[in-house]
Amino acid sequence: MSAPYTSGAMAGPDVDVVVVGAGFAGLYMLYRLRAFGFSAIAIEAAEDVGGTWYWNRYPGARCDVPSVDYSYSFDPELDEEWGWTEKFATQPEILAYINHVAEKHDLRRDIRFSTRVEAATWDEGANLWRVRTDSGDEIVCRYYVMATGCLSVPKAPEVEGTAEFRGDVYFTSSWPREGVDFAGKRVGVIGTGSSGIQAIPLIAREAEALVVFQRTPNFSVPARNGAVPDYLRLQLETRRDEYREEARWSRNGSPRPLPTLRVFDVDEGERFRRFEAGWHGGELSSITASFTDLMVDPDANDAVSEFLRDKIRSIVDDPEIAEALCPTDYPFGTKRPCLDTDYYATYNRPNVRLVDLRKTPIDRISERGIETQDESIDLDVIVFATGFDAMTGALLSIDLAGRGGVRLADKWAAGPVTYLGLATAGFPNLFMITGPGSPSVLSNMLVSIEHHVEWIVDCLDHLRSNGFDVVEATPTAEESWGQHVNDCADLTLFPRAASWYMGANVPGKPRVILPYVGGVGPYRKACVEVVDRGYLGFVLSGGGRVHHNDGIVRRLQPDVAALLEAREALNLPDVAGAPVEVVRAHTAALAAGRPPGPEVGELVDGTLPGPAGDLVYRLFRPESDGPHGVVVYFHGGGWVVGSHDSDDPFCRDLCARSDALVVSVGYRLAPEAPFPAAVEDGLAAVDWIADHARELGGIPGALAVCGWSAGGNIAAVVCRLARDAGRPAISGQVLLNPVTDADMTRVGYVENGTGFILTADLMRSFWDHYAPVEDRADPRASPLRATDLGGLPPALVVTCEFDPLRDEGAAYARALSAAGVAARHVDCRGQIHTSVIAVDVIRSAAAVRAEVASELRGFLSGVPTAGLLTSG
Ligand code: NA7
Repeated sequence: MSAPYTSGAMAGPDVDVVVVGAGFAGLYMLYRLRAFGFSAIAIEAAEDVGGTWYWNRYPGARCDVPSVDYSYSFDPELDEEWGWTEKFATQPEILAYINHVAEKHDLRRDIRFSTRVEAATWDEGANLWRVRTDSGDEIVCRYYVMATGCLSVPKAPEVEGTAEFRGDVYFTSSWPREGVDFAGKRVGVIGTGSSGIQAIPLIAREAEALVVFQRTPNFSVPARNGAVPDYLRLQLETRRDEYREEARWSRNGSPRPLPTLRVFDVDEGERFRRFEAGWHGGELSSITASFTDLMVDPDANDAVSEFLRDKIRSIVDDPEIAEALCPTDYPFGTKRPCLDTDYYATYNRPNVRLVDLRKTPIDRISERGIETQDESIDLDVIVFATGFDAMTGALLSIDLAGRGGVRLADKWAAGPVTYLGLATAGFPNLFMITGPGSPSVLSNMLVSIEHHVEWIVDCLDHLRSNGFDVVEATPTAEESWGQHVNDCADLTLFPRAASWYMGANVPGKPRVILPYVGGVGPYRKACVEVVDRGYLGFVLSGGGRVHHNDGIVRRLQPDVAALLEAREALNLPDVAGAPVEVVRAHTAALAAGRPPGPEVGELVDGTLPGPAGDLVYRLFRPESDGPHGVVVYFHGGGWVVGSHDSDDPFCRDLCARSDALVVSVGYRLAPEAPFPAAVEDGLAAVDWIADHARELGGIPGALAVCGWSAGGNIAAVVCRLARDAGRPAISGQVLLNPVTDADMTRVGYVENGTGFILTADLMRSFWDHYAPVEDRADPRASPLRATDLGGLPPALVVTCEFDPLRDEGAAYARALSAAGVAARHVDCRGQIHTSVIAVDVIRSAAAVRAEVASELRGFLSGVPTAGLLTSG
C-alpha cells in the first residue's frame, strides 16, 4: 500500500480512501486509486470478489446486457486476453472474469474480505471519516466511497411462516455455492422478475413439479443467446476505442443506432415489422429502440405492449395461463423488462403450474408448503426470487452520520437526495458509485461504474493538486439536481408503474424515481460541465481556504434543452435585423416541420371587417356539441411575422383542452402597417366576433381573449380599449409571454437575451419595425405604462424563466393586481419564450397549457379561478 496522502490533517488517517464493496465498482476504484497514488482499502462482506456476481448464483443467472458491453474498458488488454464464450455470459463466467481482473491487477491484497462495514461517522474536527466494521475495527480515512451496488440488499420475503417450513428455502440473491439439486422435488418459486424468469425454465427441467407464484406478470423478450455475434465481436476487433467511447456517450451505455420515427408516424404494417424486428433482435434495447416515443407516449406504449401480449398468447398453449402471464397494469419498460430463454414456453410443460397471486394471494407458508386463499400446495423447496431494496438499500444499511451527526437515513427519509448520484450535502468526502440520481440501473452498469470511478478519482486528484482535502455538495446543487431528475422522469411513463425504480417494491419506501432517466450521454455531459465550471455545486476546502462554488448545472427543462441543442446543431442563421421577408420566410420554414397538434371538431377559415379592410380568421371548433364559449386568439411574431394560422398547433390544443371556440385573428403586420394598426385590428375583431358569437356557434357574452408574445400585447391592449369603449364585454384575458413594455433593459433581457430562441436583438428589431421610439410609451404599445389598469377583466399572465420578456410580464401581472384586477401570475420554471405554444414538442409545458385552458373555462363560465397574485 502506498503512503497515505495526509495534507492538512491534524491526526493522519490510516488510509486515504476506504471503499466499501469489491464488485465491479470497488475493484476498479481500488485500481484507479492506486494508479493515482492514493492509498486505499476495500471492505467486502463476502469471502471473495464479485459483488452481485458473487451472490447471485441461481440456475440461469446471466447478465442481460451483452458481455462485450458489460465488461471493463479501462484496460484494453482485457478485451484481447478475455474471450466471452456467449453473447450473454453466465454468472460463473462473469465471476471468473472478475477474478481474472482482480488477479491480473493484484487487487486482493488491499481487500478485507468477510468484513462488513456497520457504521461510518464524519469527524468534523479532524475532517476524516471513522469507519467501523463488524470485526470491531475502526479505520480512519480521508475519503469514503460506497461501491455497494444497486441491487445488493435482498428484500425481506414478507410472507408469514417461512421459518415453519420443513423443506428447503433458497433465495436467488444468496444461492448456495454448491448449487441445489431439484431432481424429484416439488418446488415453488415466488417472484417473476429477472431472477425468477431466468431460473424458472431451468428449475422446471429438473424438478418433479414446479409451481410459480406470480404477483405481477413481466414483459420478457427472447435473449437468443449463443456465441458472441459478429456485430458485437467486430466492434472490439476493428474499432475498439471508438466503440468504447460511443458507449460512454450513448443513451444507455451500449452504443446502438437510435430510432428516428414515432410509432404513429408509420402504418400498421411497418409498425408490426419494426416490433417484430425488435422481438428478434435479442437485446433488451431491440424493442425499446424500435421507435422514439415508446417510453413517453402512452398510446405508443400500448401498441408495443399489445404486440408483446400477442407474443405471449402465441407461445403459451392454455389461453387462461397466457392471459395471466400478460402484463396489463403498467406500460412496457416501466418495470424492468426481462430477457429469457424459453420462459413462456415453460408453462406448456406438464410439470409446471402458475398460481396467479392477484386472484389467490398467499396467506402464509406452513410447514408443508404454501397456503393461498384457495388451497394448500405441498412443496419440498421454496425459492424466493423476490428482489432487492434497490439503489438505497445498501447505502442505508450502514449507519452513516455526516456533519452535525445527521444520519443519512434521516436525511433521506422522504427519498434519496443526491448531487449527480455521486455525493450528498452534509456528508463531506463521501462518494457513491452509481448512486440514486445517476443512470445506474437504467444503463450498462460497467459504463456507469467506470464513469463514476474516474470522476471521483479525478476529483480527489484535483483536491490534492490544489491543496484542498474536503469536498461537499451544496444543498442548492443537490436540490436542483433532484428537480432535474424528476423533470426527466416526468417526461416519461416511468412514474406510472409500481416498480423498484420508483421504490414501490419495498413496503413503506418513499415513492420517488431512483435512477436518472435522462440517459448516459446527457448525464456524462452534466458531470463534465460541473468540473469544467470549477466543481460547480461543490464547496472545496482545506489549508485554510474555501472555494464555495454554489450553482445549478441543469436549469432548463430537459426537453427544452434537447430542442435548443437540436437547433444549435442545425446552425440556423441569426435573423435579427434581417429584412422582414427573410424573417418571415425563416419562421415559416421552421413552422413547417412542427407536429400539427390535436384533432379538433372543425376548422373554418373566414374574414371579418377590420378598420382598413378584411381580416382573415381561423375558427377552431371543439368536438363536443355547441354552443361554446369563445376565445379570441392573437398570434405571436413581434407584430411583424405570423398570421391567423401561424399558431395552429397551439390553437388546436387550446380548443381541445378548453372546449371553447378559438378564433385566431390575422391582424395587419408591421412595418407595412405599424403601430397602432395591430391593436386597432384586434379591437375590431373582438367587437365583430362578440357581435357574431351566435352565428359562429358561440355563446353570446361568453368571450375571453388570449395572445402569445406580441399577441399577448394585443390581447392586453384590446382589454383596455374595450373597457374604454364600453364594449365588447370581455370576461377574461390570458397573456402568454406578453410584450408589455418597450423597456429592454430589464434583467430578463440581460440574462436571457441570447441562446433561448427569442433573442434581445430580435425583440429590438421587432420594436423598430412596429413603433417609432416616440410612440412606445403609449399604453397602446406598452400597456405596462398605463396608469389606469383598474376595471380590466380578470387575467392569467404566464411568463417563462428563460424568456427575455419574463420580467415585463411579471411586472404587468403585479400592476394589474395593484389596480385591483383579479390577476394570477404563473412563471414556468426552466421554460423559454416559445415553450407554451410548442405543442407536442415541449411536453414539459403541457401542464401550463392545461392550466391556461382551465383558467379560460373558468373565465367563460363566469367563474374565474384567478385570485391573488402568485408565482408558481
Ligand atoms: P425483481 O425484478 O424485483 O422481481 C421480484 C419479483 O418478486 C417480482 O415479480 C415481485 O412481484 C415478486 N415479489 C416480491 N415480493 C413478493 C411477495 N411478497 N409475494 C409475491 N411476489 C413477490 O427482482 P429480481 O431479482 O428478479 O431482479 C432484479 C434485477 O436484477 C433485475 O431487474 C435486473 O436488473 C437484475 P411484484 O412485481 O413486486 O408484484
